Amino acid sequence: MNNEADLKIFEKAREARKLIIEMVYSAKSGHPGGSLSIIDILADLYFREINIDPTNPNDPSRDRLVMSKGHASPALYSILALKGFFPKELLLGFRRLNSKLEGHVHRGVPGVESSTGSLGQGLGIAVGMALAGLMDKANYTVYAIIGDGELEEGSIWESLMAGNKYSLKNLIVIMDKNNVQLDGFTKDIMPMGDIRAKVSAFGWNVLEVDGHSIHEFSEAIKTAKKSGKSPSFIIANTIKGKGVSYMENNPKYHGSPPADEKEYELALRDIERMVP
Ligand SMILES: Cc1ncc(C[n+]2csc(CCOP(=O)(O)OP(=O)(O)O)c2C)c(N)n1
Repeated sequence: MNNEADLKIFEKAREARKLIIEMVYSAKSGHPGGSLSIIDILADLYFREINIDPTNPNDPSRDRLVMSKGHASPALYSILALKGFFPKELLLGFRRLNSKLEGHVHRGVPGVESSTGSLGQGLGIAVGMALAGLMDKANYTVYAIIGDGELEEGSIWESLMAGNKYSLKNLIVIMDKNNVQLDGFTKDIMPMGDIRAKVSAFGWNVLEVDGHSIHEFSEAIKTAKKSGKSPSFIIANTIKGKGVSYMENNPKYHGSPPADEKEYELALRDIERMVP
């Protein structure tokens, strides 16, 4: 990585990765794997692409992001805290009684646009937001993040049909293709075949990137914004658990925190050693 702006975002993602580990370790529960796979993308979105101001979070002209894979709350919450929506100290209340930071993304948290967690539903909400934007002749962009396991939900395909029907050029879907879902590999549980061909056949502008290359992802966003009349769908190839050696590609860490102090410290060390 030789670009100063990309490097700054990489460092934000590193910081967020450490917060993800601290949150799930302190709560003794949560979803680190799919949070670590999407964090480079979220860092790029919140620190470069998205027009949003934490001091004016309800500005009607703001861009919107719906985290449809709502179990990846540690990723979204840590980025929102780094962006200044709420103090970082609140992150340690994650999944505790009386904290707003529930295990699945919740609208009571500053900066969160929609509660999610029931897979397949967030994309429908994003479609509605994008349609409202076109009807209002507003300029905002709606981003939705879905998982590749989540792609198996029938409601995702209904939303894809609607996105095409209404020519939602202001909607960009990012699919975190980390190839793992809850308790195994996507190819074994429900092979999705040629996703690019399928989503293209639904009338979408499909792009594919390395989801850990901040530069490549940012270029894809530029292309998506010039997609003409079609909504865009970015297939982001990622690694579940990215940055923590023992979590990478390991379905166990879909929904388990570091098991003990040793694993916790190793996770933080691995993240510290990541090179851009
Ligand atoms: C409707 C619904 N069914 C089941 C679940 C339980 N669940 C939570 S995460 C998950 C796997 C999701 O896999 P994927 O979308 O690939 O997420 P990622 O690997 O990016 O974390 C499942 C089955 C759920 N949250 N909602």
